[in-house]
Amino acid sequence: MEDYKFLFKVVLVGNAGVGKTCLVRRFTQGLFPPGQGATIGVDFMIKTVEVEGEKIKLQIWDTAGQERFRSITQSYYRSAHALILVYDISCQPTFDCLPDWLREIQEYANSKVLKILVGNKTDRDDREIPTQIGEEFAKQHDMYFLETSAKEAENVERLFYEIAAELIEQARSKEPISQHSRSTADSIGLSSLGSKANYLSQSGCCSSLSSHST
Ligand SMILES: Nc1nc2c(ncn2[C@@H]2O[C@H](COP(=O)(O)OP(=O)(O)OP(=O)(O)O)[C@@H](O)[C@H]2O)c(=O)[nH]1
Ligand SMILES: [Mg+2]
Repeated sequence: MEDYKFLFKVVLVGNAGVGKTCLVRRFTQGLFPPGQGATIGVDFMIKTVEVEGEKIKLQIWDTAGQERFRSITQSYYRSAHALILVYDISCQPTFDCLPDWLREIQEYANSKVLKILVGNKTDRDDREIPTQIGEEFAKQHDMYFLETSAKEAENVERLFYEIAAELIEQARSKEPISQHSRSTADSIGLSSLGSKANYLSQSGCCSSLSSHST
């Protein structure tokens, strides 16, 4: 038996080119991949982390943002303990598509899934979405919020470690006191990433961007 106490599934979604794969590779491999190509379907990575003295296995599912893979990626929502919805702070269309992603999440994910909104690429100097706008959107839509740079490793560890910590807390609150075996959480509610509101919006369809920028 592998030596870990909790196993959590974390799924990344968001438009093509926002940096989902780079975030995952930064976290799991400690690098920023040069010339990262578009993800085809879904990629899968595992990283075991230690939080509060417990070994936690994170199964990280990195989905393709391109519209043509949408039906494949939808099938990964259901079993997620946490969903990271990523946009690019230097690309307004990736922010404008967030309501469409929320609609997908509402339709396919567990209603209690931990949702984190991530504005990536903070290293860029051509920001189009102010931090406060991202924060407000997250608040309005029952999500936690963080800005990251996969390129400069800003807030990437923090993102995954805080998700792990919150999932542990949720799992423990459900665990009978006498139970010490490995377990999983099926609902969550992060304390340190942001605050929550109670609304999921609906809007028209928005196709994902096909080009990648750096
Ligand atoms: N400046 C900057 N560029 C980034 C950052 N993260 C990713 N990129 C660049 O953005 C482009 C897309 O990154 P990916 O990680 O492939 O994006 P993705 O969201 O996985 O895209 P799909 O797999 O098509 O859904 C690449 O050219 C990366 O080098 C970042 O934090 N800063
Ligand atoms: Mg990718």
